[in-house]
Amino acid sequence: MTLDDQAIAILRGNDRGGFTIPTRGLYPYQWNWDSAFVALGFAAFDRPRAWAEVTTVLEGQWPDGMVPSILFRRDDPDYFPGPRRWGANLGPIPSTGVSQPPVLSTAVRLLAGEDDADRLDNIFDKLLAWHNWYHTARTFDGVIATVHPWETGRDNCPDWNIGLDAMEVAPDLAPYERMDNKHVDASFRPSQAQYDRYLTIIQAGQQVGWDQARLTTEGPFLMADPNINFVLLRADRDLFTLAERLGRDQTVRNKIQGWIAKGEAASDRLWNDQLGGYAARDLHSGRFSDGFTNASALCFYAGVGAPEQRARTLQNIRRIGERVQYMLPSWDPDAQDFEPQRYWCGPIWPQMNFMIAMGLREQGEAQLADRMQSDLTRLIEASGFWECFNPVTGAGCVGSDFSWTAAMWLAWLSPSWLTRVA
Ligand code: 9WN
Repeated sequence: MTLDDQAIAILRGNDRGGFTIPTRGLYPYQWNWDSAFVALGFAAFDRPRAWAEVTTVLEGQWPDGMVPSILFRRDDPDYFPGPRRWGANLGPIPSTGVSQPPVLSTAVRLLAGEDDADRLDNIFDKLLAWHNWYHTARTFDGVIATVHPWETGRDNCPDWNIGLDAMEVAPDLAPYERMDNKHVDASFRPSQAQYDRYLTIIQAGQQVGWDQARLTTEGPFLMADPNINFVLLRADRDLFTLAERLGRDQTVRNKIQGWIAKGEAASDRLWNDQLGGYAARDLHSGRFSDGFTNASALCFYAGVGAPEQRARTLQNIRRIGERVQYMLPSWDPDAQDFEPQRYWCGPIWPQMNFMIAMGLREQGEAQLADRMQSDLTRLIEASGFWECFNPVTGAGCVGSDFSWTAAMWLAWLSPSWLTRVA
């Protein structure tokens, strides 16, 4: 079977009827940003199915505009924490009570062709409401905040240690049994101490009745993530393009332009001058994380950075490129806590490489963009469609037959695919 055929078979195999699971066993539900990337993969060979993925993820939108990170369409005892532990039933479908990086509007802009006006029209207001939610309920002091590491999509990145170390584990935390380590080796996954804190935040969400503005201001964890801030800023720009394409009125356009200006201004708050890069920051203490991550490199994708900030960011990317075989690790190999096979403490993530390369290419850094692309191509050719990869050895990590990896192959990497979107 060719890699194209394998990638299609993975997406078809993980299709649960209009929505796709990331991988069998470990992740048995629909995840938010996974679906955005998956839609781009389906678009290479089945456009109606691509649009179905976009529609189904938005079906879970809460009345306040939030689009949750996971939709629990049916309870599956194989995953923890599931719908009962979250107890977040404010939306039409049982879900988590946090969101994920809003890549969807960007994916929709990449997807939408001349004859998709009706499809666009059907979802535009939902996308607008979701962005609005980030700009209101999740805004703290002008920056997009995050209340849970799972919201960032970069679960156990050492970036979050500042916020997690500062919080107490709830003394009355109900006992629980992890399921993730039954599916994959524990050495790939977050630690027990981290899980205790992840669950403590869920308990705090329940205590405020999942009132999202209260969770932001009163919750035990409050950091700002370059991934969410940059993905949202990019998504705001793409949403603006969609608003123009649909001829939406001036009020809507002004609103989105206001968000873009706010996002541009906020980016400087995430600039860690000592590191020479954008970094996560604790919003209570103001303390910066001190490692360069693959999210730091998204400033190009977001279209931010003065010439000096961009130059120093590129220096960091090049420094890391000399330290590892494959670009770009999720945590800095020169920083403490680098673990090349533990999830977001080092491995390369296919969907991150895609966004980083898109930004670098748009901003005139074609050579580095080529490296992001060819490194991931080599990894998939050598190891297969894994969730993420060890940047030192190239070995596949965590889940196999992974949907977003298959999607990135079809949408971006495959040399034979003529209809790919990016
Ligand atoms: C929690 C599904 C998701 C990704 C995240 C990744 C991982 C979940 C987990 O899997 O997170 O949301 O249980 O570890 O970190 O980015 O969306 O692929």
